[in-house]
This record gives sequence, structure tokens and C-alpha cells, in this order.
Amino acid sequence: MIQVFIFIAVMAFAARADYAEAPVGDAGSISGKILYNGRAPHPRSINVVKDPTTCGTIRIEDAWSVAADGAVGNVVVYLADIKKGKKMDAPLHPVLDQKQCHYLPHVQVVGQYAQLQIKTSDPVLHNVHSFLDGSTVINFSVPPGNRSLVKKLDKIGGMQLKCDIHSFMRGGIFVAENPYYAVTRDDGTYAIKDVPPGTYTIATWHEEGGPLSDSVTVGPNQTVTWNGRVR
Ligand SMILES: [Cu+2]
Repeated sequence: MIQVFIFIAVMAFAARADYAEAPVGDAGSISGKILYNGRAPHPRSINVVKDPTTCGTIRIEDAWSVAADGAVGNVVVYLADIKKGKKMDAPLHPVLDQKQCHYLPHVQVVGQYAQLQIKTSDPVLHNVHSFLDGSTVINFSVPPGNRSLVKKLDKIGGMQLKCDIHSFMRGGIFVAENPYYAVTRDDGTYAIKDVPPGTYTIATWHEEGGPLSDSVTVGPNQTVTWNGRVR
């Protein structure tokens, strides 16, 4: 029994100690551009029936942000298996607001064990429902007013956000265990800096698209280009 307890305690410690800060010498960087794989989706327009005064009467689907050249914004690009390096700097007290029936920010990266503060700027009832690999993580009803709700985010990975009241409300939160991540800009570009030389798994997460995963090797003081196509 005691052995089982010790084993569980060690496992819990190991899970927490997956990433360690350490001096980074001869750091390199990874940058590139994410494009849509194939013909970019044509965002649907939606006639809003529920709360049009707040949400607007017509909405354009916003899960995909694709530029004319196929560049995709709001894609999280990250190193999945890096164990040590620069200081962990992902936000631990992030805020998710709801404004005119949009999640703000639309996509954000937060640190593991972050205390997410959920608030609303709207005069209508919302709901923050998040899914990690299809399972519910957050499911809060958010009435108008100043009452803010807090949820601790323990599980790493990307969560889709949906509002059960306004089905067109979409967004994402990515919970990172290390600081080696970036979110693509509107032009699809990203950069991950201060990477210790080594070989890593580079991966992507998008709120609706499928993930990518690849191996990338960064040499001392080297700038590596890694591009991906998502859909
Ligand atoms: Cu809503």
C-alpha cells in the first residue's frame, strides 16, 4: 500500500516536472508559414435568430482565418516534447471575455495550471463550453454582470470553445506546458525563438483543422524554416 502511494506521488511529481528551465546556449529559432491545404473554405454567413441586438443580425463564420494567398492565422505552432530551455512565460492569469457574441481573444495560449478568468461584456446570457479531444473541460453559464468565473486549466492541449446558446460563437484556448509556442499571424507566419540545439517534435493545433506533427532539428545558432499545411 505504501509502495503504491509512493509510486503515485512520484508519478504526480514527474508529471509536474516535465519542463525545466535551464540556461540556453547557442540558441536557434524556428520560423515559417502555415497555409491552408487545398482550396480555402468559404465562410458561411449565418442569420442570427438569438439575441441579434447584441450579436448582430448576420454573422460570418470565423473558425477559419484564411488570407487570399491561403495563409492561415490563429494556428498554434509548438514544440511538443522539449524538456528544458528558456523561462516558462505562458500566461497564468489569462482572461477570456465575451463581447458582441465573440470570444476575446479568439485564440490564446495559456500556461499549464493557469487560472482562467471568464467574464462577459454582453447583456445576454452566454455559455463557455470547452472541449479537449472531444471531452468537456469548461462548461460555465455566464450571465450578464461583473461576476467573474475562474477555471484552473490542468490538461495540456488545445480546447475548442463553443457557446451552447449561440452556436456560431467559436474560439480556442491552448494550454502549453512549455514556452516554445507561437500563434500564426493573419499572414500565416510564426516564430519560435531561443530554442536549445536539438531535435524536437513540432506540432500544430487549430480549433477546427486537424493537427500536424513533424520532426525538426535545430543546430547551434541556426534559424530553421518549417512550413505546414492545415485543413
Ligand atoms: Cu453566447
